[in-house]
Amino acid sequence: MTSESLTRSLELFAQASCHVPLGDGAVWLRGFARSRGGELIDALHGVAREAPLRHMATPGGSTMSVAMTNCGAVGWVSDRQGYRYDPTDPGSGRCWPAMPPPFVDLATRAACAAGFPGFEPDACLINRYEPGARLSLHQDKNERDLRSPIVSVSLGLEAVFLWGGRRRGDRPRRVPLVHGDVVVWGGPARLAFHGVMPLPEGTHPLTGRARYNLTFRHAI
Ligand code: MD3
Ligand code: FE
Repeated sequence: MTSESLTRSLELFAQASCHVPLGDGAVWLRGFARSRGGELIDALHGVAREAPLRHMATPGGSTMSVAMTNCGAVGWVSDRQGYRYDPTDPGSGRCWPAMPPPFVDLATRAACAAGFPGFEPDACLINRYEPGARLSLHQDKNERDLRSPIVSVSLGLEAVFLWGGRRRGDRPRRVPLVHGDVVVWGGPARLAFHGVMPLPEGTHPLTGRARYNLTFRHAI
């Protein structure tokens, strides 16, 4: 093998992504966003400058360990009153920033690759996990249209994602999500219970001591 073809093979290997079915309606697109990681993180920081990441209150009276913000026509918010999609940022009273073009492009291409052509996200929730932050098992059911999928993009530090069944008591499967992984959840998987284990200590070259997750939704 020539050194040129070896270099090319290594490049292809480094860029490769692969489809892993996680069960009915859920597809893990490993590495799908990796080559766009830097661009997505830059765009994310642009959104967070307009609408800062913050720890929201829960209806139960605690504060979430995950910090959140949003972009798009509506954003997911939580406070003592409950969970909802809101066209304005309660922190500033202004509209959420528009979805950056690289976000829209990635989300629609991932949905297509997973068998959901025509996905038009109108909400993107941005989650930031620092070491120790976690998300307990829950369902996403605040979206009006449960026929649309949710596209999730992981950036920065690795986390263990818990993929449960249709009932809270089902034993969850552990999925290690790394920088650049995308998961698309639709159809029968749409109402599955899921969560994220506490983030271990670490640093990532592009995000430092943090993991970010983008979830694209058709919410209104
Ligand atoms: C399965 N976020 O923001 S994304 C959330 O890594 C959330 O920040 C996690 O769960 C995170 O609500 C996991 C994966 C995900 C998102 C939505 C789903 C999995 C899902 C909806 C239905 C089933
Ligand atoms: Fe969720």
